[in-house]
Amino acid sequence: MIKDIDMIKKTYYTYRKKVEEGRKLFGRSLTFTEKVLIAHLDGIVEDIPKRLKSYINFNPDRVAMQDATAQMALLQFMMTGRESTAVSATVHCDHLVRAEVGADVDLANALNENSEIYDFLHSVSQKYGIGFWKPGAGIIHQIILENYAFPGGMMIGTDSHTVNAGGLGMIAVGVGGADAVDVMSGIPWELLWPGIIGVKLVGKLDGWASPKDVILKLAGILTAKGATGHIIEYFGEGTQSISCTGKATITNMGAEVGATTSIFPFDERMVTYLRATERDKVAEIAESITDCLTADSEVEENPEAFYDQVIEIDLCALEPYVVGPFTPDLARPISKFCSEVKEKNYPEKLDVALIGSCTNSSYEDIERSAHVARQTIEKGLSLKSELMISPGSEKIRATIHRDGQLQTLEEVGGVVLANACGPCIGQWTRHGREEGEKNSIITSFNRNFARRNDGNSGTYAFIASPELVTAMAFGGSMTFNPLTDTLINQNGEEVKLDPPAGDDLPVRGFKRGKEGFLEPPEDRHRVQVTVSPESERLQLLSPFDSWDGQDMTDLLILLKAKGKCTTDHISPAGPWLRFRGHLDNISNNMFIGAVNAFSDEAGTGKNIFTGGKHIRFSDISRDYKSRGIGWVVIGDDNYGEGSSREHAAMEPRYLGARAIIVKSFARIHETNLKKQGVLALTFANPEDYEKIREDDRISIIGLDEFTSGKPVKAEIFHADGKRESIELNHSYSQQQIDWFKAGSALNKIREELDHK
Ligand code: MIC
Ligand code: SF4
Repeated sequence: MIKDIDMIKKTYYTYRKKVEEGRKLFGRSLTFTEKVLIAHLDGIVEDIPKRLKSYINFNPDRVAMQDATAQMALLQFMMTGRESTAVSATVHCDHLVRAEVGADVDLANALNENSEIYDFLHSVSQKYGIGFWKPGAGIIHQIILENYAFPGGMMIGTDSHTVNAGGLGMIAVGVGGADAVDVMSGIPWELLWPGIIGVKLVGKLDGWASPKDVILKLAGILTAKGATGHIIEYFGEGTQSISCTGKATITNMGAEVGATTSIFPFDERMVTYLRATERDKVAEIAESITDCLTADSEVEENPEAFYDQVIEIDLCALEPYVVGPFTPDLARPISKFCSEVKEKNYPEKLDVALIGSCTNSSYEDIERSAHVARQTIEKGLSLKSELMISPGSEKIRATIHRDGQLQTLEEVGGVVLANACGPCIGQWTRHGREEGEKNSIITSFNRNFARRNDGNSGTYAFIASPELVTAMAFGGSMTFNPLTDTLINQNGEEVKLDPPAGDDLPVRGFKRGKEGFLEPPEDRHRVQVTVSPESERLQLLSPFDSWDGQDMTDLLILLKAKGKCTTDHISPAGPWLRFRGHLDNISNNMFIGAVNAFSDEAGTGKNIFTGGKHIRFSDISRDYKSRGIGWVVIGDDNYGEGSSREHAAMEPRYLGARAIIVKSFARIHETNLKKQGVLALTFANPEDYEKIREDDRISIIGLDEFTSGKPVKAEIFHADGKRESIELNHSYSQQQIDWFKAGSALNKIREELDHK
């Protein structure tokens, strides 16, 4: 049975009509992105939406949640009083499995350690009619691609890499849990009508170059915030040379350049993938409206007229790339990497090579990596670094087990981990390196912020394609370039690896494996959801206070963050994932990774009342909160980059933050702050960041006139008696201002429910 098939048929049924209406509204040909957006508009739109200006309401087809974010999303959903979700929704247990020994033992440990959370998620899923994917079934984005994604669909997911489904032609957007709550409650989902960046692919990949290199190169061009507010639409004949799963690798990492999402036009490769994953019917209906699932021909002929920016990548000339450390946009081709390692004094020895994750665990990825590994056996080479493999789903694992790639990887010494996030999200009990000890690792994952994989600040994490990562594990050095360098084998001979090759889909079809999917029962109403008041991992939520109608005066500066302040700096994952369902407990990690601009220390600051220094931000804020005094955070550019985790917004809200004032925000985090009732403001003049001192007080005034499109004012009171006025911008829509006034978006939903 194809999952969601009735909904998919219904969506396709009216597709052409809606696209035609959209063409009339815009009075011109349409990009593919615009078609999908138009097909999901909520109600009739009278005025042409303006890119990066209009907030528009949409009706997404479905919602996906992973276990680390689903807890908070569902705790909020439970407060809405709804009896079931308004759209198809699924929960995927993937983030909480900790990698240590290998798949079987690690999974058994996870089931044991996390039983309370799994039971909670399962019972809530049953109660509200949500599909439940058990631990070990696979990583959310891989499961979505294999079972739920469909060309031209629209999905939101409580994970920033939801965008992976763009590889199957879907507009799939990462959001915070509160957005998921809206959609599951039947409330339209609001999104800023995006700008569109067109990326033209020409030619065909060859040799060592892989889909990963397309996005790594693009990350270097666009930088970590270069695509903020935009959807990246790929076009050109080169798109058809890339497999569907390769396309998903590319769209997956669109999150790393800040894109709202990325999308590939519907093509034969998608049809093949849909058929290989037993969704012939979906392929068939999609084929009948191909013209609606691709851009109009005028777009390809004259892209500059339709896209805000056009970038061309010649696949034939593409070299493998390596990005990092500490940021995904520090990109260079492998040919330049070796000298840079030496110049910048990166640790040369490669400790661990990790492949897989939601980004790169397709059949094709593993096949090409195993091809490299097979050569090393034939050529008498041995592993010089540790090699770890995270398969993306049980389907992939069972298939590569049947077809032998898994055995090859194990034969050379690789360790196969559970079908879960594991080291990608810091769920990795790594042995052998002390905290702060400089060392290098390379992964085929998508993020490489400091401490992300193993919690160690001394780890330099680089990212490359899985085939390159595999080869590097045999070189054992960050300076090894398998395209040009030779290695000495066990007979003392010089050997060179051939470029990887392999099928993108299994010739014998996928093997199902133990699927691990639990459908909600017929009789859902009897299901009980219990949360023990003693639990240290789950806590029922209480609504946040509504705005008291007053200006915010004399706020303290809890933190002035210097440089990168991602959600991993604000609310790190790893061991803290344990508390994702307990707001009070997880709040103890607030800003642990953020660098204090006044002391250059991470995670600590000064309590203005006690004068105490080097105190954890959570402790300072708890003290301020108990004194009834509000505080703000000052931040740099692209504040809140990275994950969709709304904990990074809920913790500050819970501990007394009134506003976060930064040079610029990353999209999901900015929305999360708005949803939770924290003012998200940006300096009208970015240099004003410099004006803020540690012992300042700040007042945000004129809030009774808080209006969409109108800046707000702030007064800074310095301790020496000087006073300065600054202007702060914001991007609140009128509806978002209502969330702020209600205290949170959830309070607003609850108010509306009370009035019904
Ligand atoms: C990530 O890759 O950072 C995560 C963990 O998947 C997050 C979600 C989370 O923090 O739970 C994401 O990308 O949204
Ligand atoms: Fe999991 Fe990593 Fe993918 Fe996030 S990026 S969903 S942590 S595998």
